Parts: sequence; structure tokens; C-alpha cells
Amino acid sequence: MATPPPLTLYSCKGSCAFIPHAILAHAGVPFSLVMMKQAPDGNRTNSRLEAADGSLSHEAFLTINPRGYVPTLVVGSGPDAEIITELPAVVTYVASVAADQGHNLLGAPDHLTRARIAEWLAWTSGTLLMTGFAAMWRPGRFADDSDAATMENVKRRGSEVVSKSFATIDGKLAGKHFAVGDGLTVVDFALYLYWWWWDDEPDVETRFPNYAHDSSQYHLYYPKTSNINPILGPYRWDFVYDPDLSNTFYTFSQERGFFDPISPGAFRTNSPGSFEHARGIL
Ligand SMILES: N[C@@H](CCC(=O)N[C@@H](CS)C(=O)NCC(=O)O)C(=O)O
Repeated sequence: MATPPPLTLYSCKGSCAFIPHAILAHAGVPFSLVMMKQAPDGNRTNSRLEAADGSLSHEAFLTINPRGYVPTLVVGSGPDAEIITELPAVVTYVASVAADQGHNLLGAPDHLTRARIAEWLAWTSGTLLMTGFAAMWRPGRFADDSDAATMENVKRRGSEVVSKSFATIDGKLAGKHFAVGDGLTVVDFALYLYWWWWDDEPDVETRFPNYAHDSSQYHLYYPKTSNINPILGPYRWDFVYDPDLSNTFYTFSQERGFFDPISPGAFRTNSPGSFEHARGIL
């Protein structure tokens, strides 16, 4: 079995970087994690991610990924390190490393399956995330954020894209347990994340029953994704449950608690130590 290269994943609570993080955890691939947070002078329109533990300023992060996004993956170290950005590329890379460790999450090795995986990753990150969720939650990326009415319009457009995308996903999952072929692939990890980004939407389970079946019912989904659930709780509590979707994007939401994936249906209350817990599980 090939020795995995040194990997450093830059991530952020509540973010899409959960997907590569979950894949690495699922496959038991060792990696270093740098958790980022919004800098005090950053906000939803002008995001400025910095290391949560103060080890990396926003400017230093931009020298690693000039777009300032997570996920960012550094492969190797020193002058020969390779930096991989953009979710589909990061996911493809970590899945390749996982395959070297005996966990095939890329489906059957045929041309059509490879194209289907690329198709799902491109569509979910390019459309569902970047024009759906981003418009809903980061409307200032799309238009002047000093104009409240325009912001509401952008958010509404974003939620229409998410709704339409969920309907598409639901249709594709009818009668199936996995998105591609008959086994677990990276696409299921992506769909898992996007479900819990929107699972507090009213009626979401009845509107999208096939998708709900696979992603919201942790007790059903758990066997498929094995050991990703322990990392889910610390990821989701602040982003998804930020009640006013304000500049507290990446900070604590004490009042809402977070879903406890180990005991489905239970909500735990945050404690100030929760962020340390997020780091401690790696
Ligand atoms: N096109 C990028 C988008 C990734 C993205 O939107 N990441 C979000 C978290 S889910 C982020 O880093 N937000 C911080 C920011 O907006 O600066 C990709 O595919 O990786």
C-alpha cells in the first residue's frame, strides 16, 4: 500500500471543506487540519479567513490560496509542495489517495462512471453551491450589499436554485441508495453536506423524500459513511444554525445547540470547549 503524501487541509466550520475532510476521515488517511475562521474585520461580502488558532493571518492564507477559499489542500511540504484548490479538484485528489489506501470512492473504473462523478461534482459545486447557497447566504458576492431589496432578491433567486437542485437530486436518487453506481462514492459525501446545509428548511423531508432518506436519517446513512459522523457535529453547529445569517458566520451560536450525529434526534448544547473538540478529533 502506497504511503500517503503529507497532506494539510485548510477548512472551516460549516463549510464545504467538510466533504474532503469527511473522505479523509472515512478512509483513515492521515492529514493535518488547519481550521480557519472569519477574521474580525471580515464579513459575508468581504470574507477574510484566518487560522482559528491565530497561526496564520488572512494575508498569509492568500499566499497559499489567492482566492482565500476553503477547501485548500497542500500536498507535501517545503518548496516542492503542491497546492490544490477548488472543491472538485480537492475531492478528486483526496479520493485518489484514499483509493491508494484501499478505499475506492470513485466508483467503477470505467469512462462513464468517471464522467458521472465529474458531472456531479461540477454541478453541485458550480451550480448548487456557487449560485444557490452562495446567493442565499452570501448575496453580497453578487450585487451591491448596501441595497437591502436587491439582497433579498438575490437570496430569493439563490433559494430557487437550491430548491430546483434538490428536486433534481431527489429525482436522481429515486429507487437508489447511492448517487453513482451501486456503491459509496465521493458524490454521496457531497450530497450529505448539501442536505444538512438545508435540512432546517420547512417540509424539506416531504418535498425531497428520496434525498431525505439517504441523507437526513443518520441511522440509515451511518453504515454507508462509517466514521464521518463523529466529525459532523463540530462542523455544523455555527454555520447552519446562525440565526440571523449575519457577520457571525464562522463564530459560535451558543443558543441553538447542534445536532448530535451519534445519537440521532438529540440536540446538544454547545460549550465553550466545542471548538477544541473539533480540533481534538483529528
Ligand atoms: N469555487 C470554490 C468555492 C469554495 C467556497 O465557496 N468555499 C467557501 C466555504 S463553503 C469559502 O471558502 N468561503 C469563504 C469566502 O467566501 O471567502 C471551490 O469550489 O472550492
